[in-house]
Amino acid sequence: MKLDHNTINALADRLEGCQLQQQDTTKITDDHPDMDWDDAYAIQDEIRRRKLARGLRVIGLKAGLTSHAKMKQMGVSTPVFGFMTDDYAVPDGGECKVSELIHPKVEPEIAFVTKTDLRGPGCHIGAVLAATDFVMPGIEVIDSRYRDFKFDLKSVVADNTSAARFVVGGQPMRVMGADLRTVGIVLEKNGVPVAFGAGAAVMGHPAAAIAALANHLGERGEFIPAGTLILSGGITEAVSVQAGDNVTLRVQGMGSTSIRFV
Ligand code: 0L1
Ligand code: MG
Repeated sequence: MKLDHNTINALADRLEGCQLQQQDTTKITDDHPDMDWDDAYAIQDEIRRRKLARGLRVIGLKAGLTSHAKMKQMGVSTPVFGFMTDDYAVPDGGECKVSELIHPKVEPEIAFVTKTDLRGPGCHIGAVLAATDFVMPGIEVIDSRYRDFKFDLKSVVADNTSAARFVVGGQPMRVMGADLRTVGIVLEKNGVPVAFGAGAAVMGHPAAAIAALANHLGERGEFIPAGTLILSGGITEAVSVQAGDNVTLRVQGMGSTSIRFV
């Protein structure tokens, strides 16, 4: 690691402060160009520690930047991983207050719920499918704390991968007998289809994103516990939203989930 404890704390304070006060900031690597991956995840861990200390609970994990479209949109080439706390959850069809966010965007995703622990290294699609209880549609609301969504990978990891809100719903589907690569999705904004895709857009198979998360955690001596909700990453580019927008995600064989921005 290149950053000391005080600097990690100060950067966690800065980024979480931006989230809580709906303010943006410049990317932290501008001030700390030598920071490494361990520093970035240490800042994210410190943000998580602060939320838990305030009584929030971690209720899900996420993989981000897992599709070619997202990687191209953000100019990066590696997936990143983050967490979601209970205050991020929006009920299916429920409201998301734009005033609590900076510049939200939505991403159409396939959410996995596990039934057994998943551990890396060496985790693969087969292990993920064997450990999956069901999958369902999920819309992630991302809200980078960085000005104009301009960041690099280490900065975005420190910022908990832009996590802000999410909704899951629809009809849970078992994965045995399903081909998640060819599952089609349609994202609608105000009744108009705005993005289309198929599961294979996420690392060739959405389960590959879950395996990558398990392998990432394995390197840190951690694992994905049974019963974990995981967002596998945006299938298409993220779509900007504002107050008044209604967003629905339809996933083949899994029904739909929706969220209203107020
Ligand atoms: O969930 C995601 O794919 C987002 C990861 C962070 C990058 C971004 O804010 O677009
Ligand atoms: Mg996402």
